Amino acid sequence: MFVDRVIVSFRAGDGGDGSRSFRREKFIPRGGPDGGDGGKGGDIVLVSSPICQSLTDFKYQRQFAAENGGAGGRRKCTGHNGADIVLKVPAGTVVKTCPDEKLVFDFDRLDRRFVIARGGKGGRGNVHFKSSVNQAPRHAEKGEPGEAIQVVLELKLIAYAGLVGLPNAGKSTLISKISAARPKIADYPFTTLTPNLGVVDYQGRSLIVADIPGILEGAHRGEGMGLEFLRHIERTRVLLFVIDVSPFSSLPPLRTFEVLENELERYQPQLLRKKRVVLANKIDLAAKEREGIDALRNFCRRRKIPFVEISALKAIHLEKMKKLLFSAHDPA
Ligand SMILES: Nc1nc2c(ncn2[C@@H]2O[C@H](COP(=O)(O)OP(=O)(O)OP(=O)(O)O)[C@@H](O)[C@H]2O)c(=O)[nH]1
Ligand SMILES: [Mg+2]
Repeated sequence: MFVDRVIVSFRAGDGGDGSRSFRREKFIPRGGPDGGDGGKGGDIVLVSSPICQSLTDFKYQRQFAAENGGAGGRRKCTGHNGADIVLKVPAGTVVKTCPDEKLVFDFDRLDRRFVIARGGKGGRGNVHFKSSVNQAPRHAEKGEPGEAIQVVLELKLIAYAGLVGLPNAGKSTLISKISAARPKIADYPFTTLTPNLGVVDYQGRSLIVADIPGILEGAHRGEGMGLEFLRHIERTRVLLFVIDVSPFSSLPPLRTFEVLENELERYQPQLLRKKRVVLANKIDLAAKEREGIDALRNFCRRRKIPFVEISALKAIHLEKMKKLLFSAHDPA
């Protein structure tokens, strides 16, 4: 199961209370205060780790509480610190407040560390409150409460390239041919409901490509699956437009391109600043009548968008396509 969004509650440990105690040794009358400090409550820390690939673990446990600090004791004994909890999240996880979804932290790469809930400080014991006017303070501090927060954890896949196309364009077929990913493929729209990632190898290098659900004209108004899943390609460097150029397509190729561009722009205009490659798919079905394909090709030439005719199903020109994809890849 692909989990890309979970709501989780974190509660750090409370600080331990300071102690209120007085020395009671046999030959030392009025020995004065000796109450120790409370220990610190445990923190809850999130770390982006290569060992963690998804948010699935948070689906089974949605509440975490760190240990409280121990109370201070007699003879200036300090209470023990509560143990921290360190939780792994995948790189690409974004933490937002719940329910207003303000950004709290962005695990944009591996090995980032963030204290999501800080443990409370321990209270000071009465040994600290002795003064010239008060030799026997009865006051000790309470420990501070630990922070409690409820957040949304959202995983944005960090793929190098994203496949964008109308439903049924052949996106999943393509990823299944160029990578080891085996998504569901079928001759009806919206076969893909959650994103699939595939690792594509070419001449000793590899890249991640994301296959996402199809986009319909009007998706920005909520048609089809809407556009929410586009967040999975927000961080990709390249968009691969997969366009069905067979006579069975619901729209002519150039019109398809315009629809896709328009929907992306309505979701987030910056998406159009990404490098693009146009893949004219299902070329094996394209009849002699190539007007539509040529129109798209010429348009791409004018706009300087790399264009390649492929058949995902029959594996035609896939090497050429990979070459284009990898040449667009400058490992900055
Ligand atoms: N003839 C031919 N059929 C293809 C080609 N690529 C994909 N198909 C067929 O087109 C249909 C849809 O393919 P999918 O890969 O599921 O399409 P998709 O873009 O992932 O569709 P959604 O997930 O619904 O958005 C399937 O029946 C595929 O076999 C191709 O190059 N040639
Ligand atoms: Mg699909």
